[in-house]
Amino acid sequence: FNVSRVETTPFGDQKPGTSGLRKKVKVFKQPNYLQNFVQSTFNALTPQNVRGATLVVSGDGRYFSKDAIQIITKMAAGNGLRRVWVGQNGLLSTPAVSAVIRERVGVDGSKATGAFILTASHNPGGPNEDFGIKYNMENGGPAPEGITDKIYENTKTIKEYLTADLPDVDITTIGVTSFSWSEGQFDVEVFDSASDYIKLMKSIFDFESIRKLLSSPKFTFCYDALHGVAGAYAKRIFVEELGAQESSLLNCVPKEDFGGGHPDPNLTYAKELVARMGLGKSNSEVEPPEFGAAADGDADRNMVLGKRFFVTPSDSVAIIAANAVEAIPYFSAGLKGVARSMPTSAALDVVAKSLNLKFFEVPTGWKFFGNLMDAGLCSVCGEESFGTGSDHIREKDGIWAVLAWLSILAYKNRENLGGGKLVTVEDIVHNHWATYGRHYYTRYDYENVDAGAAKELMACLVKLQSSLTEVNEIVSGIQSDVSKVVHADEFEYKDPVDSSISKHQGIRYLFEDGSRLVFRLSGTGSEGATIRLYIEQYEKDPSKTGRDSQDALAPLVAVALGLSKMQEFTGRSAPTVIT
Ligand code: VG1
Ligand code: CO
Repeated sequence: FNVSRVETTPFGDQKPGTSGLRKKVKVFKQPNYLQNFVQSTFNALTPQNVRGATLVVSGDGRYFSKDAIQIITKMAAGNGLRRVWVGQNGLLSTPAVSAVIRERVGVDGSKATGAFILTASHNPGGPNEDFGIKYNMENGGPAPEGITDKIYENTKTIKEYLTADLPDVDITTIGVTSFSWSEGQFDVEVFDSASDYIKLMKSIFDFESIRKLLSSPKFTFCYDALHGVAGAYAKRIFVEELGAQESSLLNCVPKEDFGGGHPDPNLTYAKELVARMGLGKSNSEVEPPEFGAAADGDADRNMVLGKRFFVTPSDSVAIIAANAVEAIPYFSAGLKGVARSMPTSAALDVVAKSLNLKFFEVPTGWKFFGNLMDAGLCSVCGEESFGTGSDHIREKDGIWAVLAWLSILAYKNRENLGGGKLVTVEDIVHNHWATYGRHYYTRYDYENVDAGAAKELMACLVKLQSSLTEVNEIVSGIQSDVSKVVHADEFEYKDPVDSSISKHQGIRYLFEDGSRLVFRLSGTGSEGATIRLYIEQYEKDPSKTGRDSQDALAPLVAVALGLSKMQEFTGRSAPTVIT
């Protein structure tokens, strides 16, 4: 093949957000739009990660992925890469990409140097919806801010990109296609999307004990992939490897438009699962399963449900951390440390303290956990946004989280499966609260708010922080019975490993009794602004941990809405989503 230089002009809107560049498909389809971002990324990497390198390109299979894979493959050849690896049909979950970078060995003995992951995660897909792309590094984790800032700078000045006149490559069939050019050979290797990931999971969990649980008639199970890429793994893992019934899989056929749905595993968007689990309004006579879980489009998120019971993600990571050493072979030697993102509840902090574990609080987004893991400081981490994971890879991992819960259930029930009462998801959570106390928690999202209004709201909150007296006057005016605000700031993080500093990571109000209010602007949306409001309150008294969380948090919610003048700024009387 021949390589050509194509002239181009910059786009002004290619700043990567919390997790890569996410835009409407229409934006990505503009001539040179994707090419500019890909070339700007190649230009931001060290030469050895480009020339002669091995690049993984795949994603959640959303609309425009197949075109993008062909474009990127040609550009990889044009930029002198040695090979491109593609999951069959372009499908690889985000955690599987991370595993493939770290673990996979190519048919010719090669190892990957990085990846383009094609996903907009939990955002809807289709011709009128979202597409996204992000670059992951050699350690399997998202590019750190140093690199994403460089990519953005490059997009502002780009003048040309390199591409090769290759034919489209068949990505539906496993195998290697080779091409030659003046400098040598270029290969495209298509491989099975699931096998490397399954191998890794088998090295972490005791599949035999999970199989006993899943095949016991006492234990019923349900998994909803919301038509995302998790479907490509669910049947292989839960049914073929672990013996679950095929009927326990919901929406497990990956679709380019996620069946028209919003592939976001929460109580609002995972409607079918929520109904099946006996939550929500439906009160069908069918007994709900004991355990239910859902994934987002790229399968890095998870929602865990018990029978008629919701596990908040902040509790989930705390519970996994508290039980990991006993229930999961990978952790049997102990945890190196634990970490959570700033807006995630402090449930994990309490576990860390009681188990005497190293503990870290990082900004939102998985890239901050990677450094800690590479330095051997962190084993288990999580975010309130349905993200949980460990140092087996450098992304959050939706199926891993489900296997972790199944492992805990299998362990707690190791003597009950023959006879005796099943220890349920709800039992595990209630026991956890009895030991560590409960963090009531909720998140309010105001999606697609006018961007100017959202900025003003945030600026107002920052300004207000300079006077705690004023803050407390407002607070007590709204609600006389909540405790006092004792500290307010904008969260700033200094990475303990490389000392890099990340500023403006959300506004915090910390109360005397440990309650917290956090305000942030989302960095993953593709339209307008999304304001996130996180509300948390700690209850140590075991007689008071059984309340409905919206009831328990109502006074703090009122304070938060008043402090921020939410309705005044946004015109919204209610959030778009409550989790
Ligand atoms: C959101 C979540 C954040 C998560 C990020 C990527 O970011 O809040 O916790 O890491 O999505 O997850 P933001 O900036 O919109 O709040 V995913 O599954 O979209 O890769
Ligand atoms: Co995701």
